[in-house]
Amino acid sequence: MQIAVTHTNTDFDALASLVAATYLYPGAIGILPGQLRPNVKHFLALHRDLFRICSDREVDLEKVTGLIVVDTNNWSRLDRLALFQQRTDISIELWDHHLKGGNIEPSWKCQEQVGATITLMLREIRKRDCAFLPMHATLFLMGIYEDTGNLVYSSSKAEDAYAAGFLLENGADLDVAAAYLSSSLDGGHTDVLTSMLDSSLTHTFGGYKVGVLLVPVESGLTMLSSVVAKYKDIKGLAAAFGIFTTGSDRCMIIGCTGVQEIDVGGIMRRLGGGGHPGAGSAIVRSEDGEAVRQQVLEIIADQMNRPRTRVRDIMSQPEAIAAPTTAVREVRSLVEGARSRTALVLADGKLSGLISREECSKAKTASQLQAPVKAFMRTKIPLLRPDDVPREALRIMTETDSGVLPVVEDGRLVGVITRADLLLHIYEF
Ligand SMILES: [Mn+2]
Repeated sequence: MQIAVTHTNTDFDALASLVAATYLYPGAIGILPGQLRPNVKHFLALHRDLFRICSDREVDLEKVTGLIVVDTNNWSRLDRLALFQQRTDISIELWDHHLKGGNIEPSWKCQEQVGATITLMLREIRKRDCAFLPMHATLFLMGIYEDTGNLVYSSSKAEDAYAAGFLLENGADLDVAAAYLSSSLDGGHTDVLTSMLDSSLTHTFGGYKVGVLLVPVESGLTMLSSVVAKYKDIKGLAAAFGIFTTGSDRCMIIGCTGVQEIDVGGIMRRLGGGGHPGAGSAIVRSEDGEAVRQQVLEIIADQMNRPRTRVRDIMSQPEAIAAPTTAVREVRSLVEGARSRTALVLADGKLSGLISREECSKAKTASQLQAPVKAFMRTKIPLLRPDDVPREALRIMTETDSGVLPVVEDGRLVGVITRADLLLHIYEF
């Protein structure tokens, strides 16, 4: 078995390269380090099931014969998986754009000074004509943009830019990328932020203070999303929207919010753009920024008045159900077949526990595998109510790193929310 591994405190280039390895090495599984950067964690809370990745506890490390190391060349950055340094029977392939400081000695390597490791892997993906999904293209693009500061850092190479173009041709979604990438402010951004803070214009929707500002900017400014987020925080607003005009025939709208009642991604989709519930953007063809601002105000008002989607509207039925007395061995094969890789344990229709593939793998000996699942299941489980909003499910999923959330009404299980349910709702596939 081959596994792909990358550095701890994982950024988007590392995650993109890990996922790319699962394309370039058929059968290989990407192993996610224990510690992820906050924006990567946030992204995976929703999208994890789209990729062939898992934690190191879900695989039998004894069975590993090949290691694909991406975006690092140093054992110490591999955390617990540095244990492979002691193994002499293992073949190591390395993909990295760091040339210095390495102590991993691979049997094969592709190591060149480009802006992002994913650029090197995309070279091979293109050569082999591998097919991938638009969401994978988006992830790969975030890897390039994050490591090259949107292609501005001097470490960026022409090949990084060509690779970004290739990804845009193949469905990478800039609205999703912008919603997850964070960036620092430069001088131009500070001017924009100052002019936004000078305005005291706010609106109230459903008791929430929302800023919707028309902001003339010089063309060429990117990553204005961080400016809008700062404006929202400093002013203590529930949500903020900037309508950026450059004197051309287009307006760029960027929004963000911290409250569940406002769905920024949904608002942006109605303007032809996209994003996720907390952040998003759209480009509208119009020379009249004030008219666009009025349109945004109307859409927000309309959205606040609409009956809201509840968990009950998007929940699904659990794929795998076991009784507390079912043997772990049996539950394990149930869990293997479930997309969410988790089984619910029910006693008389009442939820008594939850067990993931990772937790099943803690049972190793024959007697443990024969034992009832109740000895291994988790009983402290975050629950949803049918009337909760999907955003609450996303929040709990992000905080608890749980891919399945049971929905309980009057003490009885009525359904579950999985990552797939949330993906379908959020992107309206
Ligand atoms: Mn990198």
